[in-house]
Amino acid sequence: MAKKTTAPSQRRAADTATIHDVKLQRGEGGELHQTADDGDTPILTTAQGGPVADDQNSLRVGPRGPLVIDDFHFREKLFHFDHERIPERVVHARGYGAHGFFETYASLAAYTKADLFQRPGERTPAFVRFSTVAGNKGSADLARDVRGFAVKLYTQEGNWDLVGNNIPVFFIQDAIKFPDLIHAAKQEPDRAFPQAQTAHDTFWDFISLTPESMNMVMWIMSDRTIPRSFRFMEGFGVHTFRFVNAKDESTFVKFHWKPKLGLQSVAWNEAVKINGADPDFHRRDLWQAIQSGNFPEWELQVQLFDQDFADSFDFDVLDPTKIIPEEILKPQPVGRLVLDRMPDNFFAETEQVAFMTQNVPPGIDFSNDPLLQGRNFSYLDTQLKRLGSPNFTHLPINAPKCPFAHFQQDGHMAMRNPVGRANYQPNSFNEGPRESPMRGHRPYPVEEQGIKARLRPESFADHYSQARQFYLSQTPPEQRHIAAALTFELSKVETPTIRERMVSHLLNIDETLAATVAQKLGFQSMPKPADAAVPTRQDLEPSPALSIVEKGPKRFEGRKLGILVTDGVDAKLLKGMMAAVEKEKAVCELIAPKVGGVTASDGSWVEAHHMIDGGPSVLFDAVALLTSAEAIDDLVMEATARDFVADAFQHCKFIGYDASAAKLLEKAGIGDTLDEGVIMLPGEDGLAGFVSELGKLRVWGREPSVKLGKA
Ligand code: HDE
Repeated sequence: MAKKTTAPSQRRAADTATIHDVKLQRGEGGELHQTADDGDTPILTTAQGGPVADDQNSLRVGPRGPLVIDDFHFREKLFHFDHERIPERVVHARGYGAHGFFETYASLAAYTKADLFQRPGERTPAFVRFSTVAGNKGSADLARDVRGFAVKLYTQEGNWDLVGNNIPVFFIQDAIKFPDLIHAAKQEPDRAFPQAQTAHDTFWDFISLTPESMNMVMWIMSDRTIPRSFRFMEGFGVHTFRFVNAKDESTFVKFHWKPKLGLQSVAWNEAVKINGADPDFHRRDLWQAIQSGNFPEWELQVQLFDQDFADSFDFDVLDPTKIIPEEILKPQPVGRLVLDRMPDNFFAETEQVAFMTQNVPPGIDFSNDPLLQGRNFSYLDTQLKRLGSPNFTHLPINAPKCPFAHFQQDGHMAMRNPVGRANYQPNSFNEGPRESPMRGHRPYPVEEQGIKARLRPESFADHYSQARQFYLSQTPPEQRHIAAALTFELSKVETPTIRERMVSHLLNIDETLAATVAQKLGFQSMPKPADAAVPTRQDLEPSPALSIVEKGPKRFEGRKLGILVTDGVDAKLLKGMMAAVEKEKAVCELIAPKVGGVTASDGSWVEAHHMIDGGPSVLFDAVALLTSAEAIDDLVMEATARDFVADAFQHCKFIGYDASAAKLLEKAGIGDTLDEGVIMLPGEDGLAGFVSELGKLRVWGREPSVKLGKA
């Protein structure tokens, strides 16, 4: 517990930068300058390197006269500013990235010659960008949306981009439908809203006319699309790829990233409120974790299989709307990804990073998944459009970190140019690089034949079985969330036939789900089930691995406890609580009625991170109320304090409270409905037990009573 020395705002700024007192001096003409006369500070120059005398005042004629055109410094400064923006990504515009490394556990030489998988313990530099799909660059982090999980691995044999999502299936089976899907999902062209959400007519119109999207619909209506943190999400390569070994033998492979801290999502009502309280919630979370040395980590696991397995599997392994359940084919751990450094500059790195599915090193190859093959075509185009020059590979974030040599030259912003006379090969000047048949990327020599036509295979035709399997594999609270999400989204659809068409698909997935949604949407009668290309197969075995709750971490590590404190807070109890949370490798933030902090029972000053207005309980995984008899009467008068508690309760969070805080529970309207998740805090000795209870993360059993208004 620190004594008050600096205001909190100064303290936080000082975490990252040194703050100097600024002295402005008056020049001869009375103008102000912040001059660099201490010998250490670099002199401000133009982009041409010319020293700048005055950066505060533009060149003019007389004190009140017009500006003059020969102010080249002013012209250059404004010109550059006017060109600062580049086109945002057409999808995945909002994103946040970090650097790190991938470490291989054991040699995978039996399956792949990919250099990064040969030597146990070898570390490959990595850059990862997480994103939402539909919203624009400035949209809020907690939109209900798929999250991108794009990994660039700078291997010794070239960059490998594994451009995945946090969901292992996709909406469509053929890349030719991608522009339609995205046009339907993004804001409607005439009105330019809604932004960053799919709850509107055009999205559900397209979806309800595209039965192949039904498995994905179950995933996006689940809590997977409102993750608590990038750190608590899985990532998937989605498509089937190939490993190819030194003997040119191929093994099919699907890639999975598993977060070491387990999976966790927020409640929908919470997501809505987080977007208001902190639109940068996911960015801030990653920034804080990495800056404080709590480096997030994922394990790379692979599902490996051969052609015989593929032929025996109920679904086509080339169909990106299907998974291979983990219970049927267990993923094998092969390495770990650690993110340990934030970019120095967001634009240079996170914005300019160019991921391309076609970036694969020798030893990794593509399958015939038509979505993957379409992507391989698209990503290069998009980088040229966004980054403006074919030389985007010269940018440090995109350049390989292994030796490289080629004959590409010129073009806008060429930064590295061939030297010498012969910039072609073959040449007899013995200049420049040569190809290497042995080391270079060779496609797996698969034999292909068939008629040339626009086709969709029969093996891609079952659109409902895995959607049903996903739904039935969820725990009851997760099933309730899917029904509620569908109801919410369809409630925003203005055209009744679109809603009906969607419910007709749900009938092919699960009748109870369809009936619940139809009832909540006020249907007078049920529509007929949608026509299916092939009947839904018999029920597939549920896959518990598909549930977030089943896979929950059961520990509080990496999470955040919000402690609401008042003047007179029991200093020992607070200290004990903070120590117990730290021991669990979790974080505490303090929330006080006033900016600054509170005076504890022993007279010490306790700094708070937030005042209640700025630190609502939606920002925390669990909350504790540490108050005092003298302060509680004022606290219960604060609407924000009552909301703090009521929201935490509504969002099924654990709430710890001391004796005086019981009054706040009462005033927040939950005094009569306390359950096992609302815990009277034991003395200091019992705090470790309280913190380990928090590892259950949510009291989902509370949810039905909250929804029915019994609370
Ligand atoms: Fe992408 N996608 N995508 N996508 N995608 C882009 O490339 C595209 C698909 C994914 O953080 C674009 O640089 C097509 C599936 C991520 O920079 C673009 C198709 C999956 C990112 C593009 C798909 C993804 C993108 C836009 C259908 C999961 C963000 C900007 C065949 C496996 C990467 C850009 C980053 C970005 C095209 C489908 C993941 C236009 C044509 C399936 C994570 O090239």
